[in-house]
Amino acid sequence: MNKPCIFCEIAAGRMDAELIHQDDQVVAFRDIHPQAPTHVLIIPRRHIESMTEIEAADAELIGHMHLTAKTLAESLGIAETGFRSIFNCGRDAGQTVWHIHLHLMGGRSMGWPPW
Ligand code: D5M
Repeated sequence: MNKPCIFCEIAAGRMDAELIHQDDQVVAFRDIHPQAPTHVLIIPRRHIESMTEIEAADAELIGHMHLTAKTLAESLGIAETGFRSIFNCGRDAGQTVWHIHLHLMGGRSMGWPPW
């Protein structure tokens, strides 16, 4: 049997996470391996494996994820100094969890490109 998706488990409340926000479409929680002083993941409740899977009908959901990132950046105090919001898509981008997630990172200066 396939292992359950850990982010589906978090969204369903069956696995612990430090939740920051939830609504009918998305859940946001702190990354367990933070790469910045503030590092939050915003996920859709619906299982979507990768950004290669999104369709035109998902435009509102993806927009909502970005708006949630902006609102959380403000409430977490990283909006003024700056933040990064990023989807890793596929192996070369370093995607390790196959349920799309928008990384929201801030609280330190970040370089570009992100090797
Ligand atoms: O990022 C996947 C991210 O997911 C990575 O930064 C660790 C984080 N992660 C993995 N499992 C958990 C749990 N259980 N809680 C919180 N955060 C988690 P990627 O873009 O796929 O490399």
